Amino acid sequence: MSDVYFERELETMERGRIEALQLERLKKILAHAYGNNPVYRKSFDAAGVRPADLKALSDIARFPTINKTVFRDTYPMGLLCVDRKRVVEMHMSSGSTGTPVVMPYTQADLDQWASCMARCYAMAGALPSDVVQITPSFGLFNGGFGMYHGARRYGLFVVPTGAGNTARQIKLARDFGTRVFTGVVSYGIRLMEELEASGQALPELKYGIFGAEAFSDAMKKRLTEGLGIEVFDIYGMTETGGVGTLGQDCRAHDGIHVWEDHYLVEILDRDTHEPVRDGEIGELAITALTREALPVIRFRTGDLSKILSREPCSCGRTHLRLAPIMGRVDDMLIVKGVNFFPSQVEQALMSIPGVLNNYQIIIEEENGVTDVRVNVEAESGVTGFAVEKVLKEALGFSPKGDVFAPGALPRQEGKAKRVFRRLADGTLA
Ligand code: DLL
Repeated sequence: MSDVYFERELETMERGRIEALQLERLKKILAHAYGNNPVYRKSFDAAGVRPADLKALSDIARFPTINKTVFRDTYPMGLLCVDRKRVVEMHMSSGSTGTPVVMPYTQADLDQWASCMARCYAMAGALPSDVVQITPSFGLFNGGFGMYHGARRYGLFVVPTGAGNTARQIKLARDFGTRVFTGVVSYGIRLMEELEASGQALPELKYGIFGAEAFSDAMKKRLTEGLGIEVFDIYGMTETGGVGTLGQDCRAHDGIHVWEDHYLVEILDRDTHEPVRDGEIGELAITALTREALPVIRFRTGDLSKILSREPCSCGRTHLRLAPIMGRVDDMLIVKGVNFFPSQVEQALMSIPGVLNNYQIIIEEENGVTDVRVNVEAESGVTGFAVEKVLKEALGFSPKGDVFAPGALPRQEGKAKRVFRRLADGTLA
């Protein structure tokens, strides 16, 4: 397959070279964190390890892991590893728990982010001077600015719409000939629904780059067919430096290529936090190899995935491929003794003809027994009974299924909230 690259040599270097580069960079970044930040120094000391103890990549397992808690405890910038005067930008996420996570950037960090993101645009097939419409919000959320920095680096023509006002988004996409549309997954769905409802088409549009939310295969298929474009799954998070830092799938659509010259990937057992073998599902932990202001070291992301392959891909890239993110460790629901993820509910719902794209999973408790109710929008003719039957087959127990008219369920701007708890007074939280 002939492919478009932003940094061809780095994206296609053979595995031995990737690992040699990772080892060299890992030694440096451990020394940087240990030497320049007291929080890292204390935690390495408490674990009885020094940067100099790392001789091979696998020695990383001797170093302590961190998670979002350390960001909360050190808010606003207690993990900073450079002089404050070198910080030129910050982004922040508050997550579902409200914990503020701040990521400061030096100019070199912004350049690194832009390069990672530029690789993602190229990997989707975009060419310099193509028009990209950036719909994640511009602000503390990293989505809008990350896509912007990368687009400028790659030489795209940016239409920086930010979030919302879908009718205007469609008008601008037509007027400017948008070829690449970017957004959070639920905004891709919104675009598709509005185009369908208004009978409009965007003939110039070729590529959709979506992420920030769990993205079932069934939903990818709907977006691909509904928008008539090629759809990509882009990955990244505040703590690793934002959207695109961790990569995206290529045109072979066979897993997310993680930019391994910039990030070291581990999959850890959810409970013991010990590394698991390739192919086993676990919590993704990331070490940032090239970031200055705040390099995460063994950051437990809370995201579940597995390593699909470290073999070269048909696109020519050699960077390992991860399975699409299955969900977050703390998203797992346990009802009637059955464990499942919201993404499994989505996958099952989307397989039902006539079922639309907006749904809610409601956890309710009655007389001390936990139950699940799934509300979903559907065309007339789809019954709650049919929904319940499919969910039962997919999940192994029977949630209640309620069908709503198109547009009847609430929608949020930004990331969609899919899972709710019913409070004692009947309201949803
Ligand atoms: O959501 C970065 C981003 C913006 C990615 C726009 C893609 C597009 P945060 O707000 O810090 O950053 O949230 C990061 O979102 O740990 C995952 O749980 C989830 N997430 C991000 N991308 C994907 C994806 C942005 N492609 C958190 N598939 C991560 C599934 C994703 N989950």
